[in-house]
Amino acid sequence: MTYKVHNRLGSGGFAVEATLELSGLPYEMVLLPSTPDTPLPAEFAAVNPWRQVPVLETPEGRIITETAAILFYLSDRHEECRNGTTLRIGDTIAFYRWTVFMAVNIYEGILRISYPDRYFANDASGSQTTDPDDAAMTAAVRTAARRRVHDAFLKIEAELQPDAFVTGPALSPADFLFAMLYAWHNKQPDLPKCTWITEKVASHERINPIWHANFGHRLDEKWHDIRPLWA
Ligand SMILES: N[C@@H](CCC(=O)N[C@@H](CS)C(=O)NCC(=O)O)C(=O)O
Repeated sequence: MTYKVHNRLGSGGFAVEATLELSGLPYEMVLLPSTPDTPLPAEFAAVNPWRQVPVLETPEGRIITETAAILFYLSDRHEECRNGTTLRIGDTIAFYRWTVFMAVNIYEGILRISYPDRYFANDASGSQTTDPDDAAMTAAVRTAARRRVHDAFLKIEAELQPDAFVTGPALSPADFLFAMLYAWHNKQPDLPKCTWITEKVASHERINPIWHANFGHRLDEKWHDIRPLWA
């Protein structure tokens, strides 16, 4: 009864790994030889034809892709992920609503920043463009995506309670997706509730080593004096 999480360090598997870690369910990590912001190895298409991580392999050998689907599956299947001693989903509507909102608006926006040419070039493979005329398109896609991602965080910020997590007073799987995406967006002065959640996740004693292995610099260095790039 062991789950397998396919990931690469610094990528989206953090949310799945943190959920499994705090739920106490047995799991192992399959780390790919790849670095963030680069396409995954071609062979990985055999696991996920869309060539993205995270991928969860169930103990029965089923493959689940899409972070939101993985978190929904785990919380449906295991009480430890929704009503355990360390993970508790408070408001179920907030859990489903914000997890999907983050997946379609924020995660996808961050992909536009990492792989901008996918959103204007005709090359469906996602390979990086070398045409200098594309520099302006790259900059435009990135600026629009950063604005859109920031706006999405502002909408969540407006609905969060002070000193509370995404679904209520306790940590839930949604907070791991949230903290990871917010770390990629970088700490912003007008998002104090988002910062509060992310700092709680990053400094949690059992999550902190996983956080540091994946995004250590996001708390220690890059997070100081970050100014919005579009300001
Ligand atoms: N919609 C997917 C997005 C996953 C995703 O973008 N993963 C990134 C790493 S954080 C990735 O695999 N990038 C490689 C690529 O897109 O080529 C999800 O929610 O899980």
